[in-house]
Amino acid sequence: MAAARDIRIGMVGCGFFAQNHLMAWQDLRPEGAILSAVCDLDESKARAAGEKFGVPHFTDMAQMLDSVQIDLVDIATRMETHRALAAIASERGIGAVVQKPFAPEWAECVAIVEKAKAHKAWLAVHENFRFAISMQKVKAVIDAGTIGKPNWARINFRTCFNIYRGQPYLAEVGRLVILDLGIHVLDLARYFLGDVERVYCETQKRNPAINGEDTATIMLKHTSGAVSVVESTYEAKRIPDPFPETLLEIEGSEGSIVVTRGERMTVTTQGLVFEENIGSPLLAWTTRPWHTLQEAVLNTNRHMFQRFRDGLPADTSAEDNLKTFALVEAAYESARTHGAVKPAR
Ligand code: NAD
Ligand code: 89V
Repeated sequence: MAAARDIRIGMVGCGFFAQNHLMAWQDLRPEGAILSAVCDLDESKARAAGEKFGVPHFTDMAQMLDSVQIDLVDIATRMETHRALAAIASERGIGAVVQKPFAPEWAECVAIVEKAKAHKAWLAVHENFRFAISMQKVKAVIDAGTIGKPNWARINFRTCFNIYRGQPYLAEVGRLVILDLGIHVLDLARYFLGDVERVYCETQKRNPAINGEDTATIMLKHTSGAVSVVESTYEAKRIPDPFPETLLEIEGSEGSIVVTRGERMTVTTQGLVFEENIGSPLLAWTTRPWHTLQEAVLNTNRHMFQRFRDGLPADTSAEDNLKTFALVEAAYESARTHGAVKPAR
């Protein structure tokens, strides 16, 4: 059987979170993902990444793509830049993975998808919470039918970790916790319980020092009939702080799954109880407390380059992520109108 072809990766954005993308691409080199160039507007960041990973560096994405043979570009810049950068890849027929949030608002997300479709370019969103080993194990229990048909869930990411230290811009944005954090938990709700027909949301701004909402409590009615509560906050003052763990309770017709702090999963089925530690292993380059997300990045990068190489859509394809982004917009609309909202997708 012929060896699978190598995929040449171009990294765009060498900032705070992109360091995890870069380390993950380095780990995936033996599997055929070949980091081939890096790019950042900030020449010092581009140079540092190029020197660290032994690849040419650029300050202009178009120049990188016109100078180095790239098959798949990984765009880990902030959301305001995603439409323009994704277009540069799509217009060249080059595949792209775009970090979350896909874009600042719905219409831009749709425009990015339409552009990629027009150029028949492969496009996905790096929505990685579902790729964490812990969430993969929860999904496996559901898919095995162990708890029967899921019909209720509470999925929450409640923290007071100082996320503003690494991402200072989050203190300034007008739409914060749903667009930055709730977007991940809403994607998990879809992943575990399927598509959504109705959204109700209340938001709060409990931290006077920041601009956007810092707490969102969202109720979802899924097309399956299931109901879920999706919670996200940066203002949960509790010790120990579970950051960056997603905790959950999923109930079904035959049992339940509960994930508590320390990523301990308790499964109840047919009157029996099973417990398992489902936490992420520490890798050579991952460090607490970010290790759960860092391992998720490695799993996500592997998924992306393998699906691209095999000519298949990613689980979190741009088209799929529109359904998650539609929940984000529906939640904001519900918080504004104080009524239930039908999502656009
Ligand atoms: P950052 O500001 O630290 O890094 C962004 C980098 O992009 C900067 O170095 C900037 O110079 C560069 N850049 C901007 N425009 C560019 C352009 N046109 N061409 C090349 N480079 C350009 O931001 P960050 O905190 O690393 O966040 C980046 C993205 O990652 C955000 O969308 C954020 O929501 C997301 N993020 C995701 C996770 C996760 O996946 N779990 C975690 C944290 C952040
Ligand atoms: O993972 C993220 O997208 C980050 C976090 C939610 C951890 O703050 O922005």
